[in-house]
Amino acid sequence: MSDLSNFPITERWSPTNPDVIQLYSFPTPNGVKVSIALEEMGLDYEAHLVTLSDADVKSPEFLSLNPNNKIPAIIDPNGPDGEALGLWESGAILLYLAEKTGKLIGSTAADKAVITQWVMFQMGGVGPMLGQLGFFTKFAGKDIEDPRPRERYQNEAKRLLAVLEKQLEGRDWIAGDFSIADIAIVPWLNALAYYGAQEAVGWTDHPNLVAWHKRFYARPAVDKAKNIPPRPE
Ligand SMILES: N[C@@H](CCC(=O)N[C@@H](CS)C(=O)NCC(=O)O)C(=O)O
Repeated sequence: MSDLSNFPITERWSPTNPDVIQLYSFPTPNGVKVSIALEEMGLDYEAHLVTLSDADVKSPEFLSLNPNNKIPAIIDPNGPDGEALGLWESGAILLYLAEKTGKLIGSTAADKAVITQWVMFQMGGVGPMLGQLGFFTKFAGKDIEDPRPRERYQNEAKRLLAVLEKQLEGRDWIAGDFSIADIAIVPWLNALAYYGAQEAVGWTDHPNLVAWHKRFYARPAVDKAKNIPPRPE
């Protein structure tokens, strides 16, 4: 049996089965990327609910694994060279799991490079811009009178959606076969409805995105993982 006692996070979120990947997460777009990847890759894992409250993400136990106080994070008890590995940043986790299993990363060096490109596009563009759009549309920023921040993120979101819409012309998935690039991006598009921002970005004017979103959420593994770990009632 694996010994994870040198990871202080396990003192608060203790593993039931320390031999499987430990996932520390909340079902946000960044969080479900990892549960979806684990389900799609058929990896065994145990999910621990870490809420976004300071009491959880800023606790000493969580910070011992991710000093950046954000979900998702994992511990793989069977990491490279048989050593346990702790990892955070959802894009890095997706790439790690894809490398580990040889799944959802294409079959050639070129496939891998292009899939990585779209993962980076999400991590550096889609996630941060749509996240800010959410802040200025649904959360505290919505009461700010100056319209420029909201307009700025709406315009950036529209620009990014146009890039994706064009790339999906004649394709079912963003980078060839279904891959971690789809897993990285589509949960963020799903958040637009939650933010009440679909109309502002002209969601229904993007038929390829609408079809992609539907295709993605029709996958059994995605349907299972989209609320793992379950959001508290
Ligand atoms: N770049 C990070 C972003 C992660 C992130 O923003 N996580 C949010 C939830 S989606 C969070 O944990 N927020 C808690 C906080 O900032 O205190 C990743 O992709 O893993």
